[in-house]
Amino acid sequence: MSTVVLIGAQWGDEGKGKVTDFLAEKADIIVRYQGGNNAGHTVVVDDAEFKLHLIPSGILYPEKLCVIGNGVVIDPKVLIEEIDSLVKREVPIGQLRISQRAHVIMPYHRLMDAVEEEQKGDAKIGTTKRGIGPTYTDKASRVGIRMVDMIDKEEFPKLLQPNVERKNQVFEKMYETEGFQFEEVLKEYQGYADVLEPMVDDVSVLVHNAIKEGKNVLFEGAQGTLLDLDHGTYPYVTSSHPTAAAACLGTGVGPTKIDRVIGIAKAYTTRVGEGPFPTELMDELGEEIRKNGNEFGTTTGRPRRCGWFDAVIIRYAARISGLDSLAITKLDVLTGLPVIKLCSGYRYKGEIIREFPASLKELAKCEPVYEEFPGWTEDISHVTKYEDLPENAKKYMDRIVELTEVKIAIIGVGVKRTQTIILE
Ligand code: 2SA
Ligand code: GDP
Ligand code: MG
Repeated sequence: MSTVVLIGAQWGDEGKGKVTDFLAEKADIIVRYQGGNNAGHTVVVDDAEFKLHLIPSGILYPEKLCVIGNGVVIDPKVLIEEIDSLVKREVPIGQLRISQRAHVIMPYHRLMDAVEEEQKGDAKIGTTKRGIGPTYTDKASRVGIRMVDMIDKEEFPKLLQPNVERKNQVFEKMYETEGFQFEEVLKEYQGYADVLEPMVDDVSVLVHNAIKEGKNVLFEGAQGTLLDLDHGTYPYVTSSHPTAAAACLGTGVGPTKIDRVIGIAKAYTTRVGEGPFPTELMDELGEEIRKNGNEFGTTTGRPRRCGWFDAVIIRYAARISGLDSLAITKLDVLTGLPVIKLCSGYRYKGEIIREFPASLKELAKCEPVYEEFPGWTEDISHVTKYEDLPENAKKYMDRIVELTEVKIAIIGVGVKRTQTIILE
C-alpha cells in the first residue's frame, strides 16, 4: 500500500469511513488532515456501528497509529466525548496522536457559525453549525489558537482574552447576542488541555519517520471535492480542502511522498446543505433512493438530497486530485430500480460541455445529459467478485470507467467491511 490518500469525489458522505476502515487493515498509520467534527464517518464492524467525527476511521484496529493532522480544526469537547464513547465501547485509544499545530474550535466559533447562518436567511450555506468556518477564518486571520497554545498554561490566557473580548464586541454590536466570559472559557478549556496534552505531538515528524521506515500510511479525507474551498461550488462549500493536495499541507508531508490517490464516489450522488446539484432528483425517486440508502447526515441527521451519478463531477475530481482509481460505494442501493441514469455531460446554451463550470449562474443553466441503463433485481449485497455482479450492474460500472477515464478498484455493496468487491 505505502502512502495512499482517500478523498471524497462528490459532496461528501461517499462512504470514506467504510473504505478507510477496510483499507486500514493493511495500513500502519491512518491520518485525518482537514475538516473537523462537521464530518461524520460511519464504520460498521460485525453488527456494531461507529460514527466518527474527528478520530480517524482506523481507530477500530487497536494496533494502528491514528493521527489528527494540523489541517484539522479540533473541538476539544467533542474530541473528548468521542474518545470517552469509544473507551466505553472498549475501543483502545492509546494510539491516538493530535498535531500541535491543529487549530482549536472555541465556543465563540460555534456561536458565530450559528448567527452568521441565521443572518444570511435564504442565502445560508447550510453549515453543520460546528464552528468550522469561523475557526478557519481565525486561522487565516492569524488570531487562531492552536493545540500547542491551548496546552501552554502561560500562553493560552494571553491569546484567549483578546479573542473573547473582540468576539464579544462583534456579537453585541452586530448580532445583539450575548458573548462569553473569559474566565469561564479559560477554565473549561484548561480542563480539556489537561486531558488532551499527552496525545499532542509533532505529527509531521511522526508521519515523515513512518514513511522513511517504509510503513504504510493512509490519509483519510473528509467532506468531498465539490465542497472544497477553492474547487467546490463556492460559496456553498466548507472552509477546508477536501481534495488530495490537502493531505500534504494538513499533515506536513511533501507531495513527492504520496504514492496513490483513491477517489470515493457513490453509485449515485448526494448533497447535504444548500447549493447547486445538477442531477438532483426532486421527485419520489429521490425519496426512494434516500430511503434505500439511508441518506441522512451522520453529524446533524439532516436528510441528504439525492440524484443520479454525475460523470462531469467525477472527471473534475479526477483532475483536481489526480485520482489513480475509484471506489464506487452503495451500488446495492440501486438494486431494484428499473432504469438507472448516468450524466455524461451538461447542455449549456445548446452546446455540450464536459468540464465543471466555475460560475454558479452558468451551472444553474446546465442541463444534465443522461444515458440510461436497465437495472437489476438480484440481491448483490453478498457478491464478493466483480464477475458475479449482474450483467447490467457491470455494464453500468464499465460505462462509469469509460466516462471518467479512471479505473474502479473497489465496489461497495453494503455497510460492512466484508461487503466489498476488490478489482485489483
Ligand atoms: P460546514 O459545517 O461549514 O463545513 O458546512 C459547509 C458545507 O459543507 C457541508 N458539509 C458536509 N457535507 C456532507 N457531509 C458532511 N458531514 C456530515 C455527514 C453532515 C451532516 O457525514 O453526514 O451530518 O449533516 C459535511 N460536513 C460539512 C455542509 O452541509 C455545508 O454544505
Ligand atoms: P463518509 O462521510 O464518506 O464517511 O460517509 P458517511 O458515513 O457519512 O455516509 C455513508 C453511509 O453509507 C454510511 O451510513 C455507511 O455505513 C454507508 N455505506 C458505505 N458504503 C456502503 C455500501 O457500499 N453500501 C451501503 N448500502 N451502504 C454503505
Ligand atoms: Mg459523512
